[in-house]
Amino acid sequence: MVLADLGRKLNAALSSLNRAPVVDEKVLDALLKEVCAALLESDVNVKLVASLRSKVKTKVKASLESGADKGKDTNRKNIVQKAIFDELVQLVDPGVEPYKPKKGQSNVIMAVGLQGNGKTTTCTKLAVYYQKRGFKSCIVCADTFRAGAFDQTRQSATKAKVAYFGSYTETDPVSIAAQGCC
Ligand SMILES: Nc1nc2c(ncn2[C@@H]2O[C@H](COP(=O)(O)OP(=O)(O)O)[C@@H](O)[C@H]2O)c(=O)[nH]1
Ligand SMILES: [Mg+2]
Repeated sequence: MVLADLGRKLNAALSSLNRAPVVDEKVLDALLKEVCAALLESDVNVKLVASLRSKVKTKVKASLESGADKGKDTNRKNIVQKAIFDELVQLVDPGVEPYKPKKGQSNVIMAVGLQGNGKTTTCTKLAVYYQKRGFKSCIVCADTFRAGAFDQTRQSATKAKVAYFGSYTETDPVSIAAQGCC
């Protein structure tokens, strides 16, 4: 829900930019206010949000001053949209090459995060992704805290035709993880 809500709010903010007849500093400030509020409501770190705001402002100002907009509002809108998009991507870019599993050995990826931030969904997507590329994927549900976590893993793994492992009775996540990864 968190991600879907954030996506909806960001889309709403950007479509209000498209509706604006002229793109001036007031419109940019209003847009940034909406985008930043959406990010803050989704628990993005306040310092990162403040930095995104100032970077977008600096980038847009520099582009407009350099005359890249050629005075047209459609160009201005594109500049603003691109600046926001680039900074949002920057926000989730770890800046390092992602982990690359190797064939012929066991590769373990552990997903850690707050409830509802997309671990089960992402793990299923990753499992399908690697299965399609010739890896033997298995999702291990070591979440013994959230009621129904294992059922959700079972359902989503079954739907995606991926192997899964978990327990209804074991209460120690370490034990499940160890059994599931051996
Ligand atoms: N829009 C969107 N929703 C997602 C995404 N990943 C997960 N969700 C939704 O977020 C909710 C929680 O996801 P879940 O995988 O159960 O999170 P978990 O508690 O961390 O395992 C579910 O309703 C998912 O459908 C995503 O990439 N985009
Ligand atoms: Mg889960």
